[in-house]
Amino acid sequence: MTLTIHTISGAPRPWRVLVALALKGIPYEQHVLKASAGEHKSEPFLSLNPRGTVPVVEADGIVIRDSIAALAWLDRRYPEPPLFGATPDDAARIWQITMEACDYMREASHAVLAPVLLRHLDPEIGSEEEKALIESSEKLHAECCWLESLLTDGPYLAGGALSAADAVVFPEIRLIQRAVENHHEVMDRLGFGYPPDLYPRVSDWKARMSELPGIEDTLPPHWKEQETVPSMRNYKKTLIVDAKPDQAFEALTKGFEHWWTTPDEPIRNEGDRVRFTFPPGRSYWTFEAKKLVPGKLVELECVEALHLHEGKPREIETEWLGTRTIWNISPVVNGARIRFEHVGLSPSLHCYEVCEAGWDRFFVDSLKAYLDSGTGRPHRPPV
Ligand SMILES: N[C@@H](CCC(=O)N[C@@H](CS)C(=O)NCC(=O)O)C(=O)O
Repeated sequence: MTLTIHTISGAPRPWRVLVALALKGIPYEQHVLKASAGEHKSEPFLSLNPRGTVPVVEADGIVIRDSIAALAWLDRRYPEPPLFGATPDDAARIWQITMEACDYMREASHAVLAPVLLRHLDPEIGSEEEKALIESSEKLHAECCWLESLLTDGPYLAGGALSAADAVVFPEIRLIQRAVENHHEVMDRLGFGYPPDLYPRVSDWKARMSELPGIEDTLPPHWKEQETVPSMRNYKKTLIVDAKPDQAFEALTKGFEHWWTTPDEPIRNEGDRVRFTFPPGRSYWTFEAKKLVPGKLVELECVEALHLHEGKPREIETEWLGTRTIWNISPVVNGARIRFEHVGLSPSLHCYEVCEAGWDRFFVDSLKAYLDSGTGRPHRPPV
């Protein structure tokens, strides 16, 4: 028998069925529809499912158009290991968690993940959009607390054994992790932290699930493609420093000479353009301050560039143009965490190796030293 599952990459409901197939060790073929091209809303898919939704499972001559119906069918067709329990009491517990996850957890995840992951929403601080997102995220936190409480009873959501509940919840938690990794500024503001260590039992459960055979293969195909596209990998590093968030903000606006190089002016306001010249005074980058939120965020965009480096091709001179340096600052006990991403500085640039080493030296070593001890190791003009 060939089992075909029609999916959309990253859609949580088909993903539930993929997890169930993995848990039962059933081979399958995946037909990934392009949602951006409306393939799920046009023929031939609509003949298969007039509602235009995924998953659709085709097997043994039948067509199943609903994720939970697919789980139920799989469990009857391939009873081992059972997904809906062996006893009436197990079944009741598993169905209850599964349906709570389908209703409440899914709704809460959707309200946060659709804007963050699909629309890349990064609302203005204090805006109505931000307030709505914070409200939604509180509901998602409540659902994560619910999962955390379920996991006090055993390694899996319904107790000692894997069940449909694990298959339904796994995609939600992986999508939250994805949002934290790829949109950490927003998710951090929503209290989801980085790394996602807020809910330790959920985190352990996710790790346990991820290690099960076949689960890795259920991850959305477009995630895997992006991982292999070097241009998607920006330079990114996180530091924990002893200084307070306000001091970190100061170092990243008015204190560059203490850890990087001396600019022609300090950064005071959004819109300021500041030139950073590097010894011996020929290479420079001019940055414009795009977003400044005291104690929280510094975002600059490179608007002029002349990067000269012996032995490197001429292309490197202007490679930083249009790239953005984003420093997110958040408080931690006795200090601050600074998450740095240089958006656009990726391994596909000729200057990447030089610049990676440069940021490791100036951001990771020198800024940290400055914010821990008051003494950094900035560029110095040759004496
Ligand atoms: N009750 C159905 C709902 C299926 C559903 O809404 N799937 C979403 C993807 S997670 C979908 O196809 N959305 C596209 C749309 O509704 O246009 C199930 O659980 O299978």
